[in-house]
Amino acid sequence: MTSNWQESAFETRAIHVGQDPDPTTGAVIPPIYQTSTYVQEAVGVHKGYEYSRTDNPTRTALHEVMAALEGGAWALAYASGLAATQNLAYLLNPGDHVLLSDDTYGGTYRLFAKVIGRYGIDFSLADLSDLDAVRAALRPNTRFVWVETPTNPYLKIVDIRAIAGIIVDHPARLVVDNTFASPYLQQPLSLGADYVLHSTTKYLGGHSDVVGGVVVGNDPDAYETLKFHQNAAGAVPGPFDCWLTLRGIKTLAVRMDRHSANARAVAEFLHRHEFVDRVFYPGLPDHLGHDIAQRQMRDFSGMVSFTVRGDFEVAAEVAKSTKVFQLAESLGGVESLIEHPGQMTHASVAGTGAEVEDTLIRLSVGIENVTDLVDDLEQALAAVIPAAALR
Ligand code: P1T
Repeated sequence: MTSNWQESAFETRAIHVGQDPDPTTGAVIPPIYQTSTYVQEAVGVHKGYEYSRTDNPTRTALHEVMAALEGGAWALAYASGLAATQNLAYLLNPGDHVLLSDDTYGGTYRLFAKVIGRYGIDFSLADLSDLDAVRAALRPNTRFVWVETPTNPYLKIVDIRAIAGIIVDHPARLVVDNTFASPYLQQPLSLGADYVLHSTTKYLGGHSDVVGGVVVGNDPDAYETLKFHQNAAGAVPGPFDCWLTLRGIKTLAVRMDRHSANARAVAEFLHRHEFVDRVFYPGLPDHLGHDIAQRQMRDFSGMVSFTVRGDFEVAAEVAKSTKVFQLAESLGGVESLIEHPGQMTHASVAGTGAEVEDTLIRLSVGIENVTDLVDDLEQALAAVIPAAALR
């Protein structure tokens, strides 16, 4: 049986869109089409597939479900989140300007600064959670306002609808990197964004076993350009990676509910803790962006950052002293991770003025038992900080 899944609820779309049972065998789960090429009945006569850089049925399924979950007309998948970023930049021309958040994944900053910037595309940084700063930073040649919300790693909240309103009569397009929220918690296109981008490596894949990216939008001309470049530049994900991402997406809704509940409990614990200086979590009522987050997100997701009382050595020591939280880059998997952004995910912003504090620790709160997570942080803080005070 196939249905018009587009009209069903988010959780149902996540499981079914683009993934009807295989018509040949009845297999409930669509196959991994592990093929590079497709037979043609005669020259140019085929079933819609010629070569897997151009199109692959497992990738088509991922395109369809991602478009349905973000409420877009189309989606295109790439070999990584940064490949998705690079491909979106193919919509720009030399002389264009990009306004980027001053709190952004270090690799995104590095891509604009060291790669895209070499091709005559300028960029500048501003605090996009400050609407006056956005107005002041816009230039006549700004073509993208590039938003992360929540931001990485300070979890700032950017008002998507307000920024869409500011640029409504400006040629700039609004790009939202929705990696930290996932489409279950936030749907930027419905708030006025033009393009949504994801590192599918994170919550969408959900199990830390695949690297990928996706861009979603509505504009048919942009689709034609991006689809051309996806094939011409070739940074496509393989069929198995698409299949792993599809499998992750099926459980996105239940995972995000648990990530959010666990993160809230962890943030509240840290907020009360004597060795913790500041906690950054949009679900806390004293977070600057709490009210906007409550309006534009269904829940507050699983990322929590905090500064410890002490110095760099103390923060680094805490990050290596947890036992359930694994010391690793990345986020959004079922397992909890801890990292030191200054030395790890954001090392490439060193010396730019956008660097992070060296007492900052970032947590990706997983879906383990929440008491185990809180106890783990308690023992790490208790083991390190009193000892450091005696040094
Ligand atoms: O790693 P990749 O799939 O290429 O995605 C890049 C990327 C894009 N956008 C955001 C908001 C991201 O957080 C990332 C990757 N981030 C990490 C690896 C990290 O630990 O923050």
